[in-house]
Amino acid sequence: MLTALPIIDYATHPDYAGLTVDPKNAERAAEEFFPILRSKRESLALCADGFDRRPRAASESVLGALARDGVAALALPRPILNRLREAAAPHAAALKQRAKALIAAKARIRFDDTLHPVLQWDEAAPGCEVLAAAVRDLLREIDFDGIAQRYYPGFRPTVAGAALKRNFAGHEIFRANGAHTTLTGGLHIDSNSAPMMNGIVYLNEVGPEQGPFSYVVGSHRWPFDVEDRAIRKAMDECAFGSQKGREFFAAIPAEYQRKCAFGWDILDGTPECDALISTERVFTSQDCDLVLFDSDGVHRGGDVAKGKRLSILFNVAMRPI
Ligand SMILES: O=C(O)CCC(=O)C(=O)O
Ligand SMILES: [Fe+2]
Repeated sequence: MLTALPIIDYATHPDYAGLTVDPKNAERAAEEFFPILRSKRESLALCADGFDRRPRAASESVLGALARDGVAALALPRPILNRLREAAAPHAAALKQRAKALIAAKARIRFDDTLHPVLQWDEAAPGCEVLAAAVRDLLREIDFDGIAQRYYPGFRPTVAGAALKRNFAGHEIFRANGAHTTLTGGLHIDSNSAPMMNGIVYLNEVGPEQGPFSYVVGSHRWPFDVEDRAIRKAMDECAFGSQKGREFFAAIPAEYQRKCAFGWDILDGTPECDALISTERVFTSQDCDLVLFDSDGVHRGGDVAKGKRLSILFNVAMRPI
């Protein structure tokens, strides 16, 4: 069983051990990384007690699941789901066209190519007013603010953004040159600097092959060590945690070589791999239409093997009252 975010020895890791560090990269990496690290330390220290005050148990069903597992699965009333589907349809069609063009051109499929903004910091994205209103009504219907405030006492929720997301097979972040990555590939915590609650609504039928969301249950309770979290979040924010950032990651002193998105680097068959996989709960349309989750626990989703996953993703940042 794992009780904390894994710390990986990159000096012996097959993807990193052979890399030689260019001194120019070391300088650039340090210049970029350390200022972000300082700012992450400051912002996380300011709300560290907020993370500590999260309830460990609650009698209400949604809050209880969040407190216990870090994630809650909700069924939505049909009219709400239908309204979201209808409001999303024109934007989904545009995303589909974009996907078709990328596939035809055999172009890289980047994360942003799968997203369409719906809400940005409380404002409806241009042209998305109908969909944004449907998202706001959904949040009201499930009493999102109430749940989030009881989960993070002393904080008030602000929608940081919402996006319509169309995941389909072949996304570059899930495959290394067409091959599968590690069994735990994609598992991560988010790089947010304040407490955050996220939600994902499935707009189509999502089974095991349509990239369902999953959560390592209980991982939201793993120690919230400000320094460890600040290092990981800073690393991912400057993109050194990604495949392409490897040269820079390798150039950072070993004590700072930690990532939010560590799942790609856990080797198959190791005790860490087994521990993560055995406590990972997968949420398909059989289980729910909406998942709410604490994004400082370990999660992943969107790795589609067949067909597509159309979803609305929202991120809600918590600000001290
Ligand atoms: O698309 C997914 O299922 C995962 C999204 C995610 O990682 C997040 O919202 O923080
Ligand atoms: Fe995430």
